[in-house]
Amino acid sequence: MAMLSFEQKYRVRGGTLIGGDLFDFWVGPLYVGFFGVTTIFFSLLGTSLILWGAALGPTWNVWRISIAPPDLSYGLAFAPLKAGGLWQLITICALGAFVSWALRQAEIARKLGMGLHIPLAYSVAIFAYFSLVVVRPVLMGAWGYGFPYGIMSHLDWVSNTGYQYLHFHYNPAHMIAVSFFFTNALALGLHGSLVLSAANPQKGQPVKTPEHENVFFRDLIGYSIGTLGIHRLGLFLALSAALWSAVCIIISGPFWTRGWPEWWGWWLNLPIWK
Ligand code: 07D
Ligand code: 07D
Ligand code: U10
Repeated sequence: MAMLSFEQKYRVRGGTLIGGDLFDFWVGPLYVGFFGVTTIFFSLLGTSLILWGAALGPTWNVWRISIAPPDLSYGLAFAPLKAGGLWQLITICALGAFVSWALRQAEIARKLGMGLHIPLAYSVAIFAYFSLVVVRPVLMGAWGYGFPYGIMSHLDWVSNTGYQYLHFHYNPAHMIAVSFFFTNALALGLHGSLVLSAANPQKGQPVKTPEHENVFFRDLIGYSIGTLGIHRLGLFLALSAALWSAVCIIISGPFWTRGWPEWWGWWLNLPIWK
């Protein structure tokens, strides 16, 4: 990426959370910082461990490489490296790298005097991952409940885990999460198309402003959420989608052990039907 002429102006020192001046510099377009170094450290170590796990066999087919968590019999103990210990170390490295990345976002935001919305949003994704590989396994008493690290094998885990509860679509938190994901795509579709339509008027016409954007939706549905409002809504929808995902998997096992369709029995058991 070419250096932008105004980039120097924004390369301000200070605002670091840790490490003072030590790593307060840029390499090419990238800010380094203490958490850049820890990101690199954890990602290189984690990736090397995955490669080591792959080298143990049985395949180098990239779709089929898989690092499995320990057997359930190990409970919450450390397992030998070749029997799930690698998965445990890789999980530590992944969390180290993701959290470092969030803190690096926070440092950059502080340097630029911006809000901390981006690290906050990314932390919700980290929480979803944390709920899958730490919260639920700990609540259920074994690391073996985590998902395996492989492109196809993690899909098998999702399917198997889903069918263990008979019909995962009946999980009410899964319904809410899915609806938030769909609404999020709808909102981004509406927003992207609205902005582009204002910026690309008919030939010979001036570019339109947010006033036109507001009027379009007032004409169409009687209400416009506004230019700042749509971004607040987008962030709310996206974060809610990931938070309800975390809820839907944390309750599956620790708080509900039967099939999800059975959960809806409370409706049939309401006293009003008697
Ligand atoms: C476009 C930003 C770029 C990121 C990319 C992902 C790796 C993994 C590692 C071989 C939107 C980079 C991938 C670094 C390589 C090894 C060991 C983000 C964009 C391009 N999944 N999942 C995928 C991860 C879980 C599910 C694809 C990660 C849960 C389903 C990719 C995690 C559950 C499907 C991938 C994670 C689940 C996928 C595309 C972590 C529930 C698909 C992802 C850390 C959430 C789709 C073959 C994408 C697919 C897919 C990565 C967790 C379900 C390989 C890193 C356990 C049903 N997942 N996933 O575009 O095609 O994300 O799979 O939690 O159908 Mg997954
Ligand atoms: C966990 C990813 C975190 C990523 C991080 C970043 C790197 C760096 C580097 C690119 C949460 C990683 C970064 C690695 C990469 C470079 C350079 C995101 C995470 C921190 N489901 N289902 C969900 C739907 C069914 C089941 C969530 C739909 C079946 C189970 C979402 C359908 C059964 C679980 C969702 C459907 C089933 C889920 C996933 C439709 C299977 C979960 C989104 C239309 C038979 C998972 C927390 C998510 C969950 C989950 C959607 C169907 C089972 C709401 C739309 C019926 C077991 N499903 N599902 O969580 O909640 O993202 O996880 O049929 O565990 Mg489901
Ligand atoms: C948005 C927006 C908006 C915009 C926008 C955007 C949202 C207002 C104004 C942004 C959106 C886009 C650009 C659209 C496209 C984006 C997506 C579709 C999202 C998905 C993105 C991707 C798939 C890209 C992912 C790419 C990544 C993550 C970059 C990868 C980078 C690296 C691997 C380097 C990371 C750098 C680090 C960690 C720090 C710096 C480090 C170095 C430079 C390396 C040198 C290392 C050191 C000095 C440290 C030494 C290391 C040590 C000591 C460790 C050693 C350890 C050992 C074990 C050996 O709303 O509108 O427009 O644009």
